[in-house]
Amino acid sequence: IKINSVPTKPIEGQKTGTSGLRKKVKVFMQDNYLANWIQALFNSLPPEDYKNGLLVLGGDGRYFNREAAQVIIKIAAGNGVGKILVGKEGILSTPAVSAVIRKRKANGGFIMSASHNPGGPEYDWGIKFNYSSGQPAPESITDKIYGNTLSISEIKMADIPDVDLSSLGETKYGNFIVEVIDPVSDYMELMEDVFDFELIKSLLSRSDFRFTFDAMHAVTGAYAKPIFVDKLGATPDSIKNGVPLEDFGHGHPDPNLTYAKELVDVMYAENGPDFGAASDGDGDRNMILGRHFFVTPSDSVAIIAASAQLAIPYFKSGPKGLARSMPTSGALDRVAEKLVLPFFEVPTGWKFFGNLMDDGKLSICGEESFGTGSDHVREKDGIWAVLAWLSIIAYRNRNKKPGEKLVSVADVVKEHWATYGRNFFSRYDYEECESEGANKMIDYLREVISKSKPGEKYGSYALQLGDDFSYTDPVDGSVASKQGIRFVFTDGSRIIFRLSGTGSSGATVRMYIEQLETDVSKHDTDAQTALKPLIDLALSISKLKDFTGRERPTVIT
Ligand code: VG1
Ligand code: CO
Repeated sequence: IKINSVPTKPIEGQKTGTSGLRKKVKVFMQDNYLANWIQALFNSLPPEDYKNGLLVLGGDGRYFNREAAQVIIKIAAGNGVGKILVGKEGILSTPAVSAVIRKRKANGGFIMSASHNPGGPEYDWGIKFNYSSGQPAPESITDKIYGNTLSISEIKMADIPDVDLSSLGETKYGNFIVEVIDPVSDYMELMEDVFDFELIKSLLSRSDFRFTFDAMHAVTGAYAKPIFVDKLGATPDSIKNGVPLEDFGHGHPDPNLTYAKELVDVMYAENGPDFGAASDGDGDRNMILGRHFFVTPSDSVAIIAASAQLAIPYFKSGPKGLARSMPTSGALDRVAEKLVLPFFEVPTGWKFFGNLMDDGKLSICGEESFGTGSDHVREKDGIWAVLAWLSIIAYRNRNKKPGEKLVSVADVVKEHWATYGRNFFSRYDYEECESEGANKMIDYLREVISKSKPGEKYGSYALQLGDDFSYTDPVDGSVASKQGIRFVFTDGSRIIFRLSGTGSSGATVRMYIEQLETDVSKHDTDAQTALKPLIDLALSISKLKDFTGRERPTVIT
C-alpha cells in the first residue's frame, strides 16, 4: 500500500487526563488534531509493539466516532500495523476492548469515547489507548505521547479507501488487514466463563423478581439485549434506552442519582422493580439500585468482594486480593481484613489496578465513582458488576419457593452493614468552576496540611494525618504524587479534595466525605444527615465557597 507523509505542526494541550484525552468534539475536528495524537502515540511505542502487530479499535458510538475510526485505521496502516480488529459500526465497550485484546492476544487497542461525558456536536469526544494485557496505558506511555505531540512534524497515512464497518469479515489492503468483528461475542463468552448463567437465569425467570437495566442510549445498549434478554431470560421490556445513539438521546450518560434520574424515579415509584441498574457512555461504570434503595459504589465493591467466593464461579478459590482508589470508602478495607486478604489503596483511575492484577496480587477492586471490576479484564466493567449483583441475589434466593419472600438488595446491604459497620460516604462535585479559583483552593489546602500536626483539633474531630496522597506501585516502583488532599481523623473519618482529570473545560472540584458507623441502630440514617457535621467542616476548612464562588454542588452522590 502507498503511504503518504502528511506534514503537520504540534498542537498545544494534548495531555492525557485520568482516562484518555478528552476535549470538545469541535476541538478534535480541527485539522490534524486527532491524527497528531495518534501519530504521536505510534512515535511513543517501541516498534515491536505495533509493527506487523495486532490492534483493536472500538468505541461507544458517540458523534464523530465514524470519522475518527477511518483516521485511526489509516494511520495504523501507515505505521506498519499488520491487522486491526474493529467492532461492527465502530462499537465496542471499554471492558469489551479489554476482553478482546486479552483473548486475541493483541498488542493493544483504541477506545473512542469520552466515557460518561455527554456526546454530540456541542459536547465531548475522547480517545484512550490500552496496552497488551488490556490495561489503560501507564503514565510512562501517556507522558511520552504528550511529549511527542509537542514535536510532531509528520503523519504517516496509508492511502486506502474508507473501510466499510457495517458488515463482519476481513478486508485486505496489501499487507494490512481490517477485520470487522461482532462487538458482543468475545465479551459474552467471557461473562459465561466468569458467572453461573444458570443461577442468574433462575432469578431472572422468576415472576416475583422484576429487573430493569437502563443503557442510557449508550454502548451497553448493544450488549444488554443479547446478554440479559436472549441469554438470561429477562423480559424485553426490562431494557430501557437500549439503542446506542450518537448524542445518547441528549442525555448525560453517567449512571448516578442525578443523571440517571429516569431509572431512579422508576426504582422509587410505588410498585417499582426489585432490581435496577445502569451503565455509562462506554460501559465501564455501573449503578446498582434495589427497590427504593441506592447501593453506594463503595459499598457495592465491598459486598461483591464479601460474597464472590460463594456466588461467582470465577472466584471459587476466593479472591487473591482487594483494592480501591484512595477516595473510595473504607468498606472494602474491612472485608479484606476479615477475609485476611492483601489490600491496596491506589490513586484515582483504573490504570493503577492493572499491574497488581498482572502480578497476581489483586482480584476485585472498585472506585467510588461507580466503577467496579475484577481481573477478568483490565478495565472496570459495568455489565460485569450487574451480573455480579444478580449472582449474589440469585444465590441468596436459590432455594426460595414461589410466594416466599425474597432476600432483597436492601436486605443484603443492611446485613453487610450489620456485620462490618456502615461507612457513610458522599461525594460533592462542583463542575465547571473557574480553573483559577479551583487551583488556588488546592494550593491553599496543600498549605493547610503542610502546617497541620497529628492530634490537632478540627471541631470535634482530631487529625491523625493530613497529606497529599502519593502512591508507589509495588510492582514496578513508579511513583504517582499529588493525587488528592486527605484529612484523616482519629476515628477513621476522612475529608478528601481533588480536581477532576476527565473534564473537557474549566475545573471540577471533587470533595469526598466518609465516616464509619458501627452502631446498627444508626444505619438507617440518611447519608447526608449522618455526614452533615463533617461536610460543614470540609466546607469551612477548604473555604470552598470563597475560592469557587459556589453555594452548592452540581452533583451529589
Ligand atoms: C473520574 C473518576 C475516576 C474514574 C475516571 C474515569 O475521574 O473520579 O474514579 O476512574 O473518572 O471514569 P476524575 O479525574 O474526573 O475524578 V470513566 O467512566 O470516564 O472511564
Ligand atoms: Co466510562
